[in-house]
Amino acid sequence: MSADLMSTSGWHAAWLPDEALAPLGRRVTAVDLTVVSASGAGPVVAAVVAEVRAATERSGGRLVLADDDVTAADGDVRPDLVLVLDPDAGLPAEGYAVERADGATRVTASDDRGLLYGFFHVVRLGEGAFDDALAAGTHAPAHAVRMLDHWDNVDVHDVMGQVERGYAGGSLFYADGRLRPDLRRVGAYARLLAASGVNRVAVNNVNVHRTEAHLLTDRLGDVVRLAEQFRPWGIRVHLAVSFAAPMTLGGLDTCDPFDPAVADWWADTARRVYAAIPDFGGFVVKADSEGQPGPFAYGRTHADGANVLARALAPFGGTVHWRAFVYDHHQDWRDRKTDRARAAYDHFTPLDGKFDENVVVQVKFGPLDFQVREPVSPVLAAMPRTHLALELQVTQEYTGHQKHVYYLPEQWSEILGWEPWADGRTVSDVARDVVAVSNVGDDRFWTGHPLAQANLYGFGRLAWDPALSPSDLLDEWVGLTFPGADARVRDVLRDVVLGSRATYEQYTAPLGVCFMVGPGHYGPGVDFYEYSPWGTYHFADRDGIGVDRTRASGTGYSGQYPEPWASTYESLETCPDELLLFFHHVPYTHVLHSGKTVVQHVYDTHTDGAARTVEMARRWEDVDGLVEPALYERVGELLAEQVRSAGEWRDQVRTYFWRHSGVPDARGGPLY
Ligand code: GCW
Repeated sequence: MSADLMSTSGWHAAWLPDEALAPLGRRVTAVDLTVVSASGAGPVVAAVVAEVRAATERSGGRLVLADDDVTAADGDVRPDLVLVLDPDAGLPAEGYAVERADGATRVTASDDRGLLYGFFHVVRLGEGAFDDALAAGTHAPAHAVRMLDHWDNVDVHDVMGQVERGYAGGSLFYADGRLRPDLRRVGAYARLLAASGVNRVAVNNVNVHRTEAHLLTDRLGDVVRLAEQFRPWGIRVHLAVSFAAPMTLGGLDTCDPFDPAVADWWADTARRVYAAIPDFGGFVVKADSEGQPGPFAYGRTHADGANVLARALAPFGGTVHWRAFVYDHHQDWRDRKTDRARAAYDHFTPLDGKFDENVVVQVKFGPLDFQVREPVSPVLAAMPRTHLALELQVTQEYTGHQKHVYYLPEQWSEILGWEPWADGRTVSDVARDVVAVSNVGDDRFWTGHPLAQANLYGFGRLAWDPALSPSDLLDEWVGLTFPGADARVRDVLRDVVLGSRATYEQYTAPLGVCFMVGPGHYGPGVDFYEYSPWGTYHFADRDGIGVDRTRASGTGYSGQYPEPWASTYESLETCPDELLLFFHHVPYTHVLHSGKTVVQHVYDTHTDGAARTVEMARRWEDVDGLVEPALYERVGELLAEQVRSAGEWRDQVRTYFWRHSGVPDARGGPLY
């Protein structure tokens, strides 16, 4: 089995080992392009045909290419699977219909990507795709744009490295200050993404440094070559651009969006990009954020800034993803009025309705920064006349650097399903696009921690169907990644992975306190950010802890929510325990809804969470010999680090609370 899991190319096959395609590969598949001729069908259809061909060649089945009635086309060969592309079938964009009749499974799509996703649907079902009990149904994505943003640099950045916040080695795209000459692995990556449902990729860091800025102009050829790798897999490429590009690349003396020369420069630049990449997706922009240039320098709004780029892209169908991550990162900890959590709402909601049709305001899921526990950003509920994207992070910046097992779908499905008005409408309903920062690098396992592959896979799948349960998703991923494995593998993976988000939360920052992280955002740093210019997060003193964000006595952030949440969060009586310290400053002895005091809760969760990591590491040993040795060892080593790190978190956080409160641990664990 180990050989199957590692492709000959030297990188791990992830969720597409040959064995996962064998149920299809053993059978006869007919691809019916009656309406669209194979030659005219384009690269996506060609990729599907090539997949079927390769799978059948490997496993002894057969591909039948038919340009009219397939069952008759090949004498007495009856296909087990018929993939039909029929633009007149009336199916939703990227969608497909599945049915089983007369001993054959039929997948019909109205566009090429629908065919691609229908094909991978069959792969996911495995043998089940050929079961007469297969349920008929139509499938279509909940979100039309399912995008991964890469924070990859072309040049190695002196602080952030090749991939900013990357924990899986170097970039898949760039090395040695240029595009990698051999891009085969990018093609393999695109194929994996297509199987998960992702259809857009932004290929460079939103912090656009000097070299990377040139991807828009004289290094555009690199983007062309990346687009060639992604195109057959139905993925359009996007580029992060600098708002100051008209100056840094164009030689103008301004980037004021109201200056006609600036607008002309963007229009001309967009025209050149589309001449080279006709299916180019658009721009991603981080402006007036953490030192990146933006419209504020000219007294213009973010709508003014976004629209000038949008108008350049509009004739070609491109989109601007304009990030709402705008806040003051030069705060003074002595200033107790400024609240970073308020910033995105304060900057953006007055602009609702002022963005052009092809601008999407991209909002981080929480008001701060990808923390383990934040309330969902109120911006998502406050811009009904603006297209919005929900931004998530697959890369585990604050969630354990792909050293800790942290199953992100458990957090994401909570976010996607959250109801801002408690009336049935969810975040998934209000966010048009779903975007996440990729966790991939040139590591052999793609994601550093092999189990972090489940996060990458889960992102695409949840962006397609936010109603999928994290537990079912895990089973799906295990079924593909470890096909034919001993049943114990699945059981152990379920034990280790499910609940891992809650475990991480238990031993790290408690009750919605954020940023208790150390340098690089790894490991405990209870006071590391407390007196920094980036914002203040817990205000611990001898009496209590937490940030007062109420309207009554605090920063007023709770008022950014619609009802019922504005009142729910405002009141100590109703604020959920897990967000208590995000919204309130309370005494250590404040009694939670759970019945425990804050301080005892902290003692217990840290003790229990760290203990749980020991069990996880122990449990992993049960698959020794049942999975590929290299994977077994990698996960084992990382679990050992997770146990060590969780112990450090436990001891520091418990001790901090003990030293500040003087309250002993009722359960009597060690305090230092
Ligand atoms: O989470 C923070 C990161 C930065 C990142 C920034 C952002 C790309 O620490 O590294 O910069 O967010 O989202 O722009």
